[in-house]
Amino acid sequence: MADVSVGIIMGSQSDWPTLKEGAALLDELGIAYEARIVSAHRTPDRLWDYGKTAVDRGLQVIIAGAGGAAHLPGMMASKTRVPVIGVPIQTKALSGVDSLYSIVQMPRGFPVATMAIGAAGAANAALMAAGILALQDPDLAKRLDDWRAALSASIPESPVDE
Ligand code: RP5
Repeated sequence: MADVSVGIIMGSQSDWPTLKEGAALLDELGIAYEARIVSAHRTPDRLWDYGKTAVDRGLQVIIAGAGGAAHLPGMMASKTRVPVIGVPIQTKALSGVDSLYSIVQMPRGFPVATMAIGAAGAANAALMAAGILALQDPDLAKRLDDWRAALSASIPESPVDE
């Protein structure tokens, strides 16, 4: 198996249906990843270990999804210099605005690149990770350019009555 360059972490099993949208794109682009449940609240020691070993294990980007009081992406950013891309999970009580605010308002010094709430954010996190990795990987750069061109080509010029 290719070296894993992207870590997808999530606060709960219940986040996986959202983050799977990003995982599917990583598959499509031929990027090796791992997916782990790493909760800031429920498994803090696992979070610490994951962050402490991320550089040595060769991870180049971490996609972190969490909902509600979504400390996971920020805590991970505090523990590793590997770039962290945050995905706010849509919640029932507050529609994910709680997750978004928890992730986006990082204090100076520990950035989290925060995506949109929900599935679009998960997909964009994967594309952002691909863009970062493509800087050092010409084959991936070509695959990403092709993917973007295909998306553009799929958009009709004129609307139709539905
Ligand atoms: C957060 O709490 C998780 O990221 C999840 O979005 C939310 C709810 O978790 P469950 O109660 O579904 O396990 O930590």
